Amino acid sequence: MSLTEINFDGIVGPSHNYAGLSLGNIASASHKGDVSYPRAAALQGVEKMRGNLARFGAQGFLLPLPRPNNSLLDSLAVDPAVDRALLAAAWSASSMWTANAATVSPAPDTADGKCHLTPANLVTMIHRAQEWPDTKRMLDVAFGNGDHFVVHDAVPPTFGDEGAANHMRLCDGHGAQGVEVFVYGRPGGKFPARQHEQASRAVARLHGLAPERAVFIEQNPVAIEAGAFHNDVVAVANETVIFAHELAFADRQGAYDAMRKAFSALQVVEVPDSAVSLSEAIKTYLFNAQLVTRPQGGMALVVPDECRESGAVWGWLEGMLATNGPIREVVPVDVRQSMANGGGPACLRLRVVADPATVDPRFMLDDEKADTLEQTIASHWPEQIDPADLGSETLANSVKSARGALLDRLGLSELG
Ligand code: SUG
Repeated sequence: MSLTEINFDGIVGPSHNYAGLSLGNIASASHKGDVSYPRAAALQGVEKMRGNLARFGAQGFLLPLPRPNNSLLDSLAVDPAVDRALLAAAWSASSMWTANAATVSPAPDTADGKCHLTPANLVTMIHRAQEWPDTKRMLDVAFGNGDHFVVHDAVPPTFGDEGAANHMRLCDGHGAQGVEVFVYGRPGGKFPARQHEQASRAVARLHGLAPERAVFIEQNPVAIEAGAFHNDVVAVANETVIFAHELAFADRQGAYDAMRKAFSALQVVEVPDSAVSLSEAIKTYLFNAQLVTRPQGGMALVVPDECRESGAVWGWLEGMLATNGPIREVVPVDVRQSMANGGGPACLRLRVVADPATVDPRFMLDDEKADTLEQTIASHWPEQIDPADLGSETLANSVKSARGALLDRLGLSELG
């Protein structure tokens, strides 16, 4: 039994579009109405997976969910000519951001020694709240091996849960027992606090985490107000390291003290606000990076290309590499189509520590399957979508048949 970290990237769905649906997500709001490029977006995602597969090993993927969601349109009695935002919600490809698909507690952390997954209810926004039943259906297949995995139902509303984007795991090695850190927001600010403390606590209980190995920390309301709608916009952790902005947590010192009390080997790599302001960090998504352990030792930080374009961010990263810190390499990737909706490299992946042999192989990537994904996307995904086209029957048919073709090629038609 060899436990490794597997990154499950969300394949960008054929209905990827810019509808400005996420209040508090600055990229989503500022790209509202832009023409999107679903084919290019999905190919960017596959390219990122290919790079990570070659560099780090074990890579999986999750599928786009069925869109447009006609039952959502029916249940809200949406008039497509009038209710454009609700119409767009039913077309959203937002399930690509699999960091919001579920919270995952690997086997070494849980009372029954199985890996637990709880799909995120995503209740704060309608375009995301529709995701979890279909996500669960898919997780039930991918992680259907009951000897190793338990897939729960989502936490009931009104406690908002946004999944792994607000969850970090500290450990000496992925296969060792870890400490899980849950970051929640307190409501009352300009923007919604999407992760509720009670949802985080419920997930920790459902997963059977020992109380001394679960830490609950409040996100800085200043960060939420600046556009950090999830903790993973301002912090990321891997093994012993947390990489965070100085203003990530409401009580900075208290947060690190609580983590250190539960996990004494903690190494903090912190970026001061004076070096990279919160707004620059959010614009470039410096912290929405994948912090990954390299097979040859040391860690790599997979950052969006946008980080290269910021003097402050790139200068800080170069300075960091020159020191003898735990992060030895910075790998820029192009995920611009996702970034324009507020989804960086880390949003696009769900980390599951497991033995790859226990996962349904249809969800695991190799070079040949990456070719299959690329071919299917290249021949079936719409090249572009103008938000004004949402609702068109022709487009709906091509979105549905594109997803159907993918399921077919992967032998996953049971999820159709
Ligand atoms: O929930 N954007 C997503 C981005 C999610 C990023 N995920 C993490 N940080 N892990 C969201 O705000 C925009 C959709 C639109 O406007 O069309 C959107 O849903």
